[in-house]
Amino acid sequence: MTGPIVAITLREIRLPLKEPFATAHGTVFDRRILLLEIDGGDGCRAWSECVAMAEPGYFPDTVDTAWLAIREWIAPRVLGRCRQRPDRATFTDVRDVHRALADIRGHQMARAAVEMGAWGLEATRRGVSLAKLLGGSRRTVATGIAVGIQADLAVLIDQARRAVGDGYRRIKLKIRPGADLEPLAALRQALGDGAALTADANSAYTLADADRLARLDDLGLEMIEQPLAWDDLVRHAELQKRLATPICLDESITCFDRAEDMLTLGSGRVVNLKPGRVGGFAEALAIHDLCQRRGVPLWCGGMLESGIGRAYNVALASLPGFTLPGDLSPSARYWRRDVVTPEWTMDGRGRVAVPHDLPGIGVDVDRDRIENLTVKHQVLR
Ligand code: OSB
Ligand code: MG
Repeated sequence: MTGPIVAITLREIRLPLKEPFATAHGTVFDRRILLLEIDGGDGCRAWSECVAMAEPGYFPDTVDTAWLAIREWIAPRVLGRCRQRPDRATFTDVRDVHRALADIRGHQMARAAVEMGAWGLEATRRGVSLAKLLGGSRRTVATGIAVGIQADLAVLIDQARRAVGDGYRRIKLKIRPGADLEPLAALRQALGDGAALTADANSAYTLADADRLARLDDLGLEMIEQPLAWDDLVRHAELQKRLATPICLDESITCFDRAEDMLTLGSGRVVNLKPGRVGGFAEALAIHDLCQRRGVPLWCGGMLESGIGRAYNVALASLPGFTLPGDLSPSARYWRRDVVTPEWTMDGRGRVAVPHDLPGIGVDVDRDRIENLTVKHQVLR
């Protein structure tokens, strides 16, 4: 690192979604979002976002546990002169942040928020784009949409048709037992055989559902995301043997080793990479390189991030190993108004521009708006 981190400000904001987002484990109306402001003490600052949700339904981290973990264990390891680990006091490389946090078990989303913020700060200090610092070269990233579970089939089809018209490169439908075969068949029928269609089960099934899931093979899905339990690679391997549809793992990929295990065991054939879920960019880059080496299709997932978190994902998705469209919808898909300027937009061919020519995360953060949305804040030094 070019310099230290002297303060971290934690903030919780509440951002109401334009429309509720329903998954197998519940419906989100208002997104509780933990934002960080990383202060370099030299006039350089970077905002970052913790992707944890309000409840541990998708992943063990929550907004509240991440706050606690950052305050108690993570910030003390990276702030200024490292008090608890004097042996790791000086960060010479931004990757040292990841190393300094490696002895903390779990809390990936909390660690990632600080680690990724350190990359954002480093990019700002060096006057280069975050994408460039990460090694990304793509000028645009391809975008797919994630559509929530929708009881009304006509509404669902209308939504999907509009998404295709807007340019989205792939439609992903959230599914759960009882809301799977029928809506997916209706979508396939409505969108035609050429449409890239996928399903995300968010762990709603068990191996006992294998026969039912095998019926999805007729629908020509590009993949089914995370059908089984979040921490179960063995049964995913068994299920993959019984499905022609490629399994993509999301929740299960908590770190580099799990990605490698997935490939070793044959638990899936596609990787959804969310840097916020694997402990940050150092780990995400290692997974990216692994997938690239092994020829594994890779895409960047989303967590209903604000425009701040989205900046980090767009930068990562500009790397060459991301071969499939990401969950990188523009701001207007989620929010009446985002917290960044300019807001994230998508062109008519489903592409989001990577801000290569701007230093740091490439968008300005609307501080007044964030102040207004803040329900809680704390400065750590
Ligand atoms: O499983 O990919 C998921 C949102 C929150 C938590 C988990 C997931 C999702 C999404 C939304 O699918 C993707 C997006 O941000 O558009
Ligand atoms: Mg998913």
